[in-house]
Amino acid sequence: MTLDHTARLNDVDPEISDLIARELRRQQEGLELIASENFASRAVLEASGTLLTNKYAEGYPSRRYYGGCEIVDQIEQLAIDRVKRLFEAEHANVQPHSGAQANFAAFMALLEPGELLLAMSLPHGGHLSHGHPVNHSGKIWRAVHYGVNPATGWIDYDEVREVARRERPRLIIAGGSAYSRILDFKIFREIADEIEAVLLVDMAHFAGLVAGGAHPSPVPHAHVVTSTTHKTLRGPRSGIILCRKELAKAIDRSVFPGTQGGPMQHVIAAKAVAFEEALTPEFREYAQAVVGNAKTLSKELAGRGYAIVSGGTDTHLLLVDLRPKGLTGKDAEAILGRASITVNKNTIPDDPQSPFVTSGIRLGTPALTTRGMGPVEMVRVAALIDRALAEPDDDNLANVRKGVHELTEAFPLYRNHVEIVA
Ligand code: DSN
Repeated sequence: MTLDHTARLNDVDPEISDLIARELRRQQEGLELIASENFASRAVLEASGTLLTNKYAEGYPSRRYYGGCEIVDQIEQLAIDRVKRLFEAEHANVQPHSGAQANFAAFMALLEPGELLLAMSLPHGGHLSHGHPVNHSGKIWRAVHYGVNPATGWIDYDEVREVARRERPRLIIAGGSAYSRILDFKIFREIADEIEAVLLVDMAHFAGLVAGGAHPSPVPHAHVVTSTTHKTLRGPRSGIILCRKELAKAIDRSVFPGTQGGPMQHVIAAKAVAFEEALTPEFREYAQAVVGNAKTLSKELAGRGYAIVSGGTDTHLLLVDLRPKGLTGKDAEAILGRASITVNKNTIPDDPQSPFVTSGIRLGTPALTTRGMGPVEMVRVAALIDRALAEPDDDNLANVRKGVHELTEAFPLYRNHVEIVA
């Protein structure tokens, strides 16, 4: 029997097709406040859903191990050129499949096994892939961590300097997943230079803000910058590495053949589309709006008695300490989920609860801003969150859900979605 290659997904596999359609409805009808999520454009989705998935292209443009790469060479070169222009970087590798793989490849290029790295601790807002013991990065390399001052929620650069002087790591990492303040890349670089360490900035969370001029760029300060492409940058789910010219060879070799096999050319094409989108004036407006929305949301929640870690935000995210409300992060995540508001529980600095329970939730505005929501809607979102958490009974949550649906209907997502899902 031959397979009909022209049949549509909903004819070939109605079960998967139906689940994708249900996920589309979930995304359309809910309030997406997970700080690391966003809605890629239809153009990005189209590029990532193409027949480029069929092509093997191990190697780099013009230096491949397979024939037939003349088209994908052009696609990958466009992605490289665009991301270099976007971030004013000397060298770019667009092949990492994800942020964690970008980090792993970069660490392998910069460190010998057993060497020491210094990064922000996970419970204070760092990232698993920065030397946490359950991650391979914490097994291959030794890791020490800095945190935030629990009283202020801000990074204490004197502490970072002190730990760096004492421990003398080979690599210092700035960046994480739940720190809402602008990082001082200049100080990080001064500390790194003082002990002759390499500085890597993981800008996965705020890359889109850098691209849109709403956040300082780490590129002039860091030796290496890693990132995902799907958070504030609003591209496909993937990663990138930017670096100085001197490190280009080592980074490229570490991604391929060191860490990965064939690059995903369909995703690289989608990254190229996203980089071009991020180069537009509209994206600059978007990035400013993301930060403005986060500030409004933070202020509104503070006005309703929520404690905001560090007292606010400079970025796309805020960390809410729920202890004044007598709630855990786990309970709040579940309550808000029942009202179609998606958030994630998150540890707060020196959290008395376990990482499975937590005392906080992390909120982010990239996805709602993509839908076109602004400060007026952020006031409504804060009120809906507060109403749900104040009275988590079924009737009240049904009412909140109604308010959520009114809001999301007014800001539609993927209007012509039928072609996207089926
Ligand atoms: N999972 C991402 C986040 O939510 O921040 C980080 O990898």
